[in-house]
Amino acid sequence: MAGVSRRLLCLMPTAFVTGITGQDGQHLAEFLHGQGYHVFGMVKGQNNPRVERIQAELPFVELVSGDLADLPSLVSAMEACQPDEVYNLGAISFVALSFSQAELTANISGLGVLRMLEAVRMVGGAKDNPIRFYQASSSEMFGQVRETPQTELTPFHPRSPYGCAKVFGHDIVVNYRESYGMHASSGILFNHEGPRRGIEFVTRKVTNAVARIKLGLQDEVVLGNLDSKRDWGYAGDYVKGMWLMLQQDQPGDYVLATGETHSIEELVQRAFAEVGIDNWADYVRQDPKFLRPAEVDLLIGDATKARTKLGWEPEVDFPALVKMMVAHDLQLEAAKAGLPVPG
Ligand code: GDR
Repeated sequence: MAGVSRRLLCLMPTAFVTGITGQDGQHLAEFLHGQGYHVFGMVKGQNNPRVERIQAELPFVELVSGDLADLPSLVSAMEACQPDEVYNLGAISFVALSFSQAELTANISGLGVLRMLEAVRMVGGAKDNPIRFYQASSSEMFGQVRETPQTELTPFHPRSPYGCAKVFGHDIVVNYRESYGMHASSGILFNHEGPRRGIEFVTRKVTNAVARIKLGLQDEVVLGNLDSKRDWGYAGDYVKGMWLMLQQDQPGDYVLATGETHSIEELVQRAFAEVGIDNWADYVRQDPKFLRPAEVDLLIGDATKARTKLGWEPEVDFPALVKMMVAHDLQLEAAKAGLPVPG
């Protein structure tokens, strides 16, 4: 359908999503599909290995080629799709990697936002219905926190190249909104997880290892800092908040968070408890290679603005999130190994 204006086709709203192959892209695509949207997902590169998986899991998504490092490709993609709403979820999203690939992170997670805004500005959309834009901002922008809990007004002090790139992305969205009157909003999302989380992130690394240890497939899990604290929610709840932001008459910035914080150690303890293992410390080894040059010690968000203005509420709490992820990984790993799922 790419290349044919939605306005000629039907009144189905159209969304354009970058980062479609990531955790949030998948949840958002499902959510928007359920709301009656036609969903376009941008994929980059030649023979991208993730494309096949997305086509199998989300057959309703129409894939379009484009790259956050290449403005002309973004303009072409947007011209072809004529979206009503654009969700920029694409990024180098792994904080640890951003220390070793700082320039790439700045280019994709920072300048990529500028390129998307330019493409939206150039393509524009209908006069009476200009394109609305969502930017995936991050609690990593707060870094070494200046106040607790963190709100939309808390000053930023990023602690990684990723955090710095996200601050640029956030600020340039505000600037384009103020300069050109664009309907551009940012969601300052605290950590949000689930069974679709990549294995490199600590929640999934832990729940997957716990499942494999329970099944006798692995002896230990090797981690970095166990003391940092995060405000963890469920990704499925957070994508609804993204959509709600774009349904408002006025654009704005919103924190999405649960308002609770837990240490990595608590996460580990709870995940092992889910499979009946109390002596969790016997299975955990720490290795300095997983420590970061600068750490974000404590994050806890205040989502009052999202609750009151958007009517947004997270539905899955921390214990339910860990339970869901451990149960998923037990099923997955047992199936891969041809073992029964322990009762
Ligand atoms: P984060 O997520 O950096 O908060 O960013 P991550 O899960 O990677 O780290 C959380 C905390 O766990 C500590 N940690 C480890 N982390 C990883 N990945 N692997 C380990 O072995 C390990 N051991 C301890 C980390 O030091 C850190 O303190 C996530 C990403 O999704 C960002 O893209 C997003 O913007 C923010 O959340 C909100």
